[in-house]
Amino acid sequence: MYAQMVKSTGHGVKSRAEMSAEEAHFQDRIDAGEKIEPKDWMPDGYRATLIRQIAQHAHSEVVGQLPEGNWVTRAPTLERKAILLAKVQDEAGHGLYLYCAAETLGVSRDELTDALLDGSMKYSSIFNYPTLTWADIGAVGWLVDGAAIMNQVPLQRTSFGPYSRAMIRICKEESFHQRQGFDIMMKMAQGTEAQRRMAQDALNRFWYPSLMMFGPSDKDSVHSAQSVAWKIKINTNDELRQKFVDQTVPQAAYLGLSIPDPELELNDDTGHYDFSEPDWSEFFAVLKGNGPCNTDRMDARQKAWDDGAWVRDGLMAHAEKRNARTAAE
Ligand code: FAQ
Repeated sequence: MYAQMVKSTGHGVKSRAEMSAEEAHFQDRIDAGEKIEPKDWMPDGYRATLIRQIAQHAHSEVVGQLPEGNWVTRAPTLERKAILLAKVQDEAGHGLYLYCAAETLGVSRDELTDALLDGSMKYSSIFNYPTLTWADIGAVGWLVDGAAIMNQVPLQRTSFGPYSRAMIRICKEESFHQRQGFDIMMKMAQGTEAQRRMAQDALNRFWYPSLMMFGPSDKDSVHSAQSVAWKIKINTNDELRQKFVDQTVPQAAYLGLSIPDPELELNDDTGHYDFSEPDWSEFFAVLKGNGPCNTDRMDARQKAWDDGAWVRDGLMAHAEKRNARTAAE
């Protein structure tokens, strides 16, 4: 069912003249800033695009626990461990709100999990990179959560009600995550020479993968035009990437770290930083499953699904027993 639904995405944006009466009325509601709720009429493509985006986002939150979970047992102090544990648990919660939002569109969580495990659905490219040192945990909080917030704050105004409401709560928690990452980077950057080098190395490795989180450049983005017209996305990929660079460069300067881009320069005419594009061939290779950790991440998700089978079976057995008892009464 999922594969069938997503086939209808990625078309060009229909002009008013091409729209049916229902589609035109729907677009009027979007243009007027109304929220669309699950039982409202919506075009198939709107439903499919939302399922794809929300579920990919949910999968990203869940898979995103893995690189940080890797450091829970090795956090340098009890306090850092407690903070990291709380953050990783928050990511699980974000995944759950988002799966629930996707389910309001008529797809089940099991179908979405199947689609992740059979490779027909994606999760964010960033989580296919390893976290090699403690400074990487700082970089993930600072840059990865920073990029996630840049993308998600506008999504609080997305046109689909359940997605927009999930985003409001998620953004509050992501802000705390970003601050804790920056705090780790501050300690490392102001620490010993070895710690400062570790912080710089983490920035060097996470900079371009963080820029890739916003998706391909606008000219290569398949879904942006229609998603922006439907206010599923509020900004294009390049707009958000530029905002992220503009926000992050002064933060790096405050930390005394250098962004690994010789072309980076404030453009006095535009007021924005000019920067080098990420290596898009690397991005598309990661999407195809050829990043450094794709296999590990999918193996971990498959194992979690298999290990959880007894819980699902137990719940089903309990529900069937209860239903049989209710029917007999
Ligand atoms: N990774 O046409 P577009 C987080 C795919 S949450 C993988 O531009 P769209 C929290 C895209 O799906 C991070 N695939 O697509 C956290 C499409 O392929 P498809 C997740 C990507 O949807 C922090 C194709 O490329 N956030 O990090 C990526 O209009 C720390 C063409 O692209 C969200 O999901 C990518 N980076 O724009 C957790 C936010 N980029 O599906 C733990 C919501 C693109 O046709 C620790 N999502 N693709 O096969 C969005 O805003 C959008 O979906 C974009 C992509 C902007 C990601």
